[in-house]
Formats: sequence, structure tokens, C-alpha cells
Amino acid sequence: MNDTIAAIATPLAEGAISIIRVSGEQAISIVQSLFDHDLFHRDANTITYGFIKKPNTNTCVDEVLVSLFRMPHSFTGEDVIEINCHGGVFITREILKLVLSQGARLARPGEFSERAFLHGRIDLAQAEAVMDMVKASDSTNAQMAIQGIRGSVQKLLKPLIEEILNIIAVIEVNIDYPEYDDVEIMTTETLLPSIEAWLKNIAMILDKAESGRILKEGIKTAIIGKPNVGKSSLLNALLEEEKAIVTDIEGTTRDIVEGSIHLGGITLHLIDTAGIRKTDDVIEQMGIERSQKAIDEAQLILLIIDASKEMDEQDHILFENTKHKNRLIVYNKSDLADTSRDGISICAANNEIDELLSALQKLYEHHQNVANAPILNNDRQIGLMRSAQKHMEQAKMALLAGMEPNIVELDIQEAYKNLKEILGEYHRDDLLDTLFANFCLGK
Ligand SMILES: Nc1nc2c(ncn2[C@@H]2O[C@H](COP(=O)(O)OP(=O)(O)OP(=O)(O)O)[C@@H](O)[C@H]2O)c(=O)[nH]1
Ligand SMILES: [Mg+2]
Repeated sequence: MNDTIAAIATPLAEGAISIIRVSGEQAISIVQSLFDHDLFHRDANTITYGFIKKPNTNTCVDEVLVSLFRMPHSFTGEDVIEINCHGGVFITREILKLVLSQGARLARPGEFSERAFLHGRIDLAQAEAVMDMVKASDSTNAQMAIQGIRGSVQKLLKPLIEEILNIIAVIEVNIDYPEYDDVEIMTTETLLPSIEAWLKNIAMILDKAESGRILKEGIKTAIIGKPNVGKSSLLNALLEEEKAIVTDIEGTTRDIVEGSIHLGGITLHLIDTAGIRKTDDVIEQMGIERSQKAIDEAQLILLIIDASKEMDEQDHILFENTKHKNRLIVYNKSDLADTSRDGISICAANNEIDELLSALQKLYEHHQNVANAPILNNDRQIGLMRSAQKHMEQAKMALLAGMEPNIVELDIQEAYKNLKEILGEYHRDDLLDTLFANFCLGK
């Protein structure tokens, strides 16, 4: 981490401005060697107007604004310079080249954030939230990201980590200093309730995490049904564009057609599939195999049934095949139906799909409430949390089976490690610090 890194921080495309970011011990001196105004004596968090010049010549390269941040109060925790230059692809690259020629190294992707993490400016969950913000495609995602950037995961985990540390500390003191009699003795009776309370909290967090993931990643939604029931018409109505081909010929759609819609904060990733039926057509058969795969992978199925006809054997097969999935039964062609059926009725051909839209909103309404609460929202975080849960469950089972607290401590320590890893920090030292802070041992 001793070298100074540089990179273009904005997309390489024509625009009003581009930013070249430089971080490290030499950041100020490197940029100073290219800049016609004094930076060495400038205060932190200032912007200086001037010109970038080629070193040792007087050739003017660009008119720029130079932002200066001094360690440790910068994004990376190091000295950081940001050069705002004109947003041309050539000129941006040219200035980066000059910076590199003066001794900076080209940064690897994510290296600025990595340094911020290594210098303790942000924890790992915050670093992930920075990426989430860059990738956020709607207000819900942006809202979750800003929570994460402000350290919501750490706040969420802090009480749980403290509780675990306390349990471990008491067990360890019991083991190492049996003669120390003003320390409470950790027995199965005292330990079990704390573990159970802890597990309850974890279960709640994991439950909300599922909503977080749904909000962030969207829902894979497959439109399924017999040929000609109006699947492609529904896709087009939902997307408000003529994306899939619609004809009155059975077996029109042979490949997967995709598109995404936002519905009140939830994103649905829709796939229109080939109508499922018995067929000798090789291409159609391949399409049907893809439809089957789409059913397996989908998180939500919209099973489309032609409301103008009686349900036949093929409808019933699909009905049975999708029973175990999260699904909505949708009756299309309501304009041709004599009797209205229980359930969601639409007329895709005329874009009359309000009943379906409100059913979808209702289905995912409860997830939206978590957007403003601290939540875990990626696989890494959720995986580690599950692992912590597993270890604590094991500790609980062992205690119930009559094991001594000092035997189950290993599992409890693993759970602690998992939680700390969510934030990207695991040090045995923390344990020792708590031990000494709480008990003033080892004088
Ligand atoms: N009257 C009426 N016709 C509809 C409706 N929705 C679709 N259709 C017609 O039904 C026919 C089939 O529609 P598609 O959307 O291609 O059906 P599909 O389920 O995608 O069919 P495949 O791709 O062959 O599996 C077309 O002629 C549509 O115009 C509707 O709500 N009412
Ligand atoms: Mg179709």
C-alpha cells in the first residue's frame, strides 16, 4: 500500500467533465509536478483552479480544478487528489498518462475502496454498498445503498456481536481463571437463554434479508401456458412495447423473450416462453424444454389460461406442474369469456391488465417496508449470517445434550467469526480486548 495509485473515476466517454483520482503518499507531489499552482501549502478539502502542464516544459495540457484531501480525512484514508478536467476521452487519458509518468501506478478495479477498507475508513459491508449505489437502477435500490454506505449493517450487527463476545469472555474467564470468584459462572442454565435470544434475533434478520434480496435483485418471473393463450401478448402489455411476436398460430414463440418492469419499487424480470404442448416440431420442442427450465428457475410463475375455453388436459398438467411454485393463475381473453372466473382476469390484447398489476403489487407489498430498515442484502452477507446461525444452533444442541459450556465455546467462536467477517474484520485481539476491558485481569 506504499505506492500511489491513479485511475479515471468517471466513464470514458465525452462529457462536461472527467475526474482523475490519485491516492497515496505521493499524490500531492505527483500532481504538483504537473500543476501551475501551489498545492503543497493548500488546506485540506479545497479546490484549486489552474492548468495542467507537461513537466519540465511549459506546454499547457488542460484547464482543470484540483480537489485536495489530506490523510486520514479522505475516502481512502490517504492523501487524495482529484483532477477535474474537460470531459474528452483523449484529454482525460492524456492527463492520466502524465500522472502515471510521474510515478503513480494504475489502480486495479476497486482498489480505492479496498484502501478505504484497509485503512478502516469503511467496513466491507459499506464497500459493498458503494458498489450497490453505483449499480442502483431505481429509488428502492438507491435507498438501500445509502443506508449501507452510512453503516447500517454494522449497526445491525453490533449488539449481536457484543452479546456473543460477552458470552465468550465469561466462558474463557471461567476456564482460565477458575479462582477468580467475582466473575459470574457460565452454566448451561445461564447460557441457554442468551443463545436462544440471540438465535431469535438472527432469524428475524435473515427473514428481512430475503426481502432485501428481492428488492435488490428483482424477481425472476416466468409467463407459462399452452400455445396461443396470450403469453406474448401479456409480456408486451407489461413491457408496454411490442417486444415478442404475437400471432394466432399456435407455437409462435420458440425462444425465451425477456424484459424487466418496475412495479412500485419491485423489479420483475419477465420471461415469455414457448407454449407447452406435445409436438413433433424439433425447434418447438427445444423451445418447450427451455420453458420447462424457466419454470424450474423462476421465483414466480404467471400461469396463463384461456378464459374463453374450458380448461383441457394440457392446462391441468401445467396447473399440477407449477403447484409447488409461487404462482398466480391468470385468465386471459376475458373479452371472449361468457362467464367470469374466480381469480385474475385480464385482456392482454387490449392492454387491460390492471387486475394482474394490483395482484403483483399486493404479493410483494410487505417486502417494500424493509427498504428503509437496516438489512443484509447480498449472498456473501446472508451466507455468513446463516453460518453463524448454524454454529449457534449446534452450540444450543450440544448444551441441551448435556455438554459443558467450555465445549460449546468453539461453535460460539465460529459464529462470532462469521459475524465479524460480514464486516470484513476478524481479529482474535477483539476478544482479548473485551476480556481485559471487562474484567481488568492480568494486572
Ligand atoms: N380476444 C383476445 N385475443 C387475445 C388476447 N390476448 C391474446 N390474444 C390473441 O391470441 C393469439 C395468441 O396470442 P399470443 O400472445 O401470441 O399467444 P402465446 O401464448 O404467446 O402463444 P405461443 O407463443 O404460440 O405459445 C393472438 O392472435 C392474440 O392477438 C385477449 O386478451 N383477447
Ligand atoms: Mg408467444
